Amino acid sequence: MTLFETGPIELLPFDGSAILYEHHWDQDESRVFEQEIQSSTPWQQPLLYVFGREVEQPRLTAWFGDPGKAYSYSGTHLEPLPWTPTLNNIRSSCERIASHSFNSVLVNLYRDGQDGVAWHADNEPELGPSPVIASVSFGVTRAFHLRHRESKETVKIDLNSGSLLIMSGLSQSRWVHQIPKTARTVGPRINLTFRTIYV
Ligand SMILES: O=C(O)CCC(=O)C(=O)O
Ligand SMILES: [Mn+2]
Repeated sequence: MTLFETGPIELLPFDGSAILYEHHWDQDESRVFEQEIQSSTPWQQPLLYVFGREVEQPRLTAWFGDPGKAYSYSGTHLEPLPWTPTLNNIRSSCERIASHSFNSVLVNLYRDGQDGVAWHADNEPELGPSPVIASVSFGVTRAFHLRHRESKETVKIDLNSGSLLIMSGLSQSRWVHQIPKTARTVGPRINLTFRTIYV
């Protein structure tokens, strides 16, 4: 038995599902994926329009997917890059666990503690009414928060390297989520959110 023998954990008490598989990939595999994705991805830092102001997105991003599956958010429009063998490998694993097929992935690089993602939901119209999102983490552990839109109930967990989080059902319509910035000195983290675009 290892210290890490925990099964999947349901994080949401009601209104949707967010199931965390804490050690889906082991530490060696995770390190290889982290380095491969960090060095081979053509990173971009889009400008976002937040409350009418232009700001640099506090993380680097790339969008991969099937041809034609473009993605728009906060005034940014991303045309998909072609799938790489590594991303396809990780996608297959996510599809098996989620029993769902994904046609695109948003890849994020949080360079340090000053990078993060503000409260939002993955609720763009092209994702349909109840999106299934598979969210994969490699690199340093960062906090992840989910907050219910009405009750304000908040769930706070850590996403460690090699973890897989499957969000589904009402998780995007009733809850918002964030990766808070941290004053701690932390190294880079890669996140992949696999999505299905229905247009
Ligand atoms: O980095 C994460 O774990 C979350 C990223 C996220 O919420 C997103 O890209 O929509
Ligand atoms: Mn999100």
